Parts: sequence; C-alpha cells; structure tokens
Amino acid sequence: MIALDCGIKAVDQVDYAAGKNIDFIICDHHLPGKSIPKAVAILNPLQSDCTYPDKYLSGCGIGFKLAQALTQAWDLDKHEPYKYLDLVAIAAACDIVPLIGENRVLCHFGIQLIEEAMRPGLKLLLENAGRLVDGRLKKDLTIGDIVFAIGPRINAAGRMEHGQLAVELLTSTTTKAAEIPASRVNENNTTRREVDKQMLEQALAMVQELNENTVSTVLFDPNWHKGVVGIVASRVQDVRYRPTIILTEAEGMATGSARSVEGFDVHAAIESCADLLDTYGGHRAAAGLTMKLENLEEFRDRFEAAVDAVIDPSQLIPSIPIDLELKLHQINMRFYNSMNRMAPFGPENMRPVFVSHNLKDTKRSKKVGDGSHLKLEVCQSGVEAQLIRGIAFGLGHMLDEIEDREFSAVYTLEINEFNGVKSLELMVRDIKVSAS
Ligand SMILES: [Mn+2]
Repeated sequence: MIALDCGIKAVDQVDYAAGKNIDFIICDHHLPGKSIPKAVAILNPLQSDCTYPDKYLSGCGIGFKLAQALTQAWDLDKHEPYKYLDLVAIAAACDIVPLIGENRVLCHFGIQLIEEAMRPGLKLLLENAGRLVDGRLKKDLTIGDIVFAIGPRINAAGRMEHGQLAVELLTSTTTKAAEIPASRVNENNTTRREVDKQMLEQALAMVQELNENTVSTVLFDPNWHKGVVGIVASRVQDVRYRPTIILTEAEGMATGSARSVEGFDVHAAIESCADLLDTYGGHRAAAGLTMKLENLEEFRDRFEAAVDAVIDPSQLIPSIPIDLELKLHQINMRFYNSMNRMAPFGPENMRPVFVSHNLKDTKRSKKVGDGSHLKLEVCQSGVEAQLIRGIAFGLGHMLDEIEDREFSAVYTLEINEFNGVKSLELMVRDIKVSAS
C-alpha cells in the first residue's frame, strides 16, 4: 500500500498491515510524531534525519518524488512523471505550501502544462468557473485561479459526495468521459457554497457573542458540515483576527480545524492541550484536531490560556506588508512584465504589494456590484494627466471619503483584458485618506 498525504502517524495501522503481510510506503508531508511507523519506506522531508533540502512539498509533491524515484529505479524515461505536473501544481496551490524553491519550479511547469494541454476534466471545471470561454482562458492562469476556481470544486466532491468523483474527473482522457463527473462535481460545489454560506452566518452570529477580550476563537456546532470547517475558520478570521478553531460533531466526537494568525504557532498551542485530545496534527499555520465532546469546555479554556501565554498583541492586528512605493507614472507594461518573471506567486513569494500616496479621485470612481465594491479611476497629485483604473473589493464605503481628499492606496497590479486590449489595473487592498 502507498499512503499519500497521510500515514506519518499511522504506527498501529502499519503494524496491523505488517501482520497481514502488507508492505507500506508512506508519502507524507505532515509533522511526524514521537514514533515513526515501521513502513518499508517513508518519504517525508520533515523527518528529523531527512536531508532532502526542500522541506515544504505538498502531499502530492511527495508522491511526485516517489514517481521520479520509480522512473529511475525502473529505468524509464525521466520525463514520464512530468505529464502529471498539472496535478502537482494544483495540489501545491491548494495546499498553500510556500511557492519557493522546488514548489515554484513545479508550479511554473504545471501551470504551463495546464495552459498548453489542458485535461478534459480541468477544461470543464474552468468553464464552469467562467475562466475558460470558447476554449480560451480569459487571462493567463495564476495560482489564485487554481486556489479559487479549481480547488474548491475538486474538494467539494470529497466533502459533499465522494472524492472518487474528482479522481474520475481528473483522470478522464476524453471530454465525453469527463462530462458526468464534471457536472456532479460542479453540483457538489454549488451545494458546498450554500452550506458554507449558512455555516458562516451562524459562526459570525456566535462571534458576536464572544468576550471581546479573549485572544482566541473556538466555535462548535454539532450540525456543521465537516468538509467546510476549514473555509469557515478562514472567513471567521476575516472579521475576528485571532487563532481560530472551528469544530463540529462527527462520530460522537468534536472534530475540526484550526487556523493561525501570522507568526503564531497554532500547532504548538494545540499540542499543549494534547491530554484533552484524541488526535491532532498539522503545521504552524493550520492544524486538525479531534476530542471527546465532554472535553470541549476545558479545551476552550486551556487553548485560550495557551494562546494568551505566548501571543504578542501585535500578532492580533492584521497587516498588509508593503514591498515598494510607486509613482503612478512608473506603472507600465514593461514594469509589469519584469515583475511577472518572479511568478508563479503564492505563499512566501507573494505578488508584490505596492503603495502610492497623494492619489486623487478623477470624480469618475463609483460604487459597483451591490454597492460594497469600488471601481476607481485615480491620478496622482502633480501628475494629473496620468490616470489609472482600479478595483477595490469591499471598500465601497470609502467613496465619500476619497471624493475630495487625497489618499493612499495599497494594491497589487493586475492585467485586465477587454476586447483583446490589455491594460494594467490596481487591485486595491486598502485605502487610507490623508489627514486634512
Ligand atoms: Mn497535506
């Protein structure tokens, strides 16, 4: 048996299999526990004695390493595993692993493979997500597209129906064969979104009831869907920026998922409550855990105390790290193209974030969508002829404030393609009005 993306803590299960004469190869990237399973081989760069230089491959990336090793051992063409780099890239993007070193290279070639020889299943997913129109990608595929358009759809299958559907979809060699699994996966995604929305509303109502002075958020509802607790944890953090654990009931236990805040080790805080837990595992930034229902209350208190003991108050304020200040006249296609040579962007190699000051509204900025978003057209004080457009999601309420005052904007640069004409746009993350 080959375990992929799991198994590093499966000491008993591997012993049991050994008793039945079944050999195990474990390909995992999660933190090992105190004892290691007695498998035939373990590929996990996080083992303390592992000298492999790249420590943060995705689970699928480790599987790719096994495939590469087998190609060598069996004297096959070394290019053989490269056919699967699209899947390796999808896994790396969706697993939010650092996009540096080997991951960045794997993602670069994986995205290239998706663009040049897209699997039928992926085509149908990207069409459903509105990214692919008449067989053409609307714009170059990014890690963000994979995370938001492909990932949730693939995950929805496992969460709402069965992961096998996603396997069928991704291994289909013809569009015809991919059609049925694709329509089911897309349906699962619609349901997942609905469930996600309901859970989120309930969770946000619970957040309102919490003591404002606590430094952690632990929410439990026995009826929440196990598959979407991770997403809800991230959304809850958008309104209450604290180490967050969202739990639901499954098989008579409380089980769920934890998200950390920048710079804080949530895995260590959970580990300090290990005596209350049945299982737990993960990384500094995200972890999973299971406990008996009767331990919930004590866990909530102990986790709060564990976070409180080590967290720095500054870690509770979300911040946007800025890479560089730009004058609007510096923004042009040449600049964008050289910046883009550092792509694919992702964790630890984020799309550069810029700031510009003394911006002025051209009076053509307006609220869009349901009024919560802002479509901007701005210039910079002193260089009024240089205009640039932008979009600011969730900042519609800033329109009144920027109408007659100078402001600063923090943004990333995006390409907008309309009727075949490419232009640069600010994707505005935050706006600050200058003191008048
Ligand atoms: Mn994993």
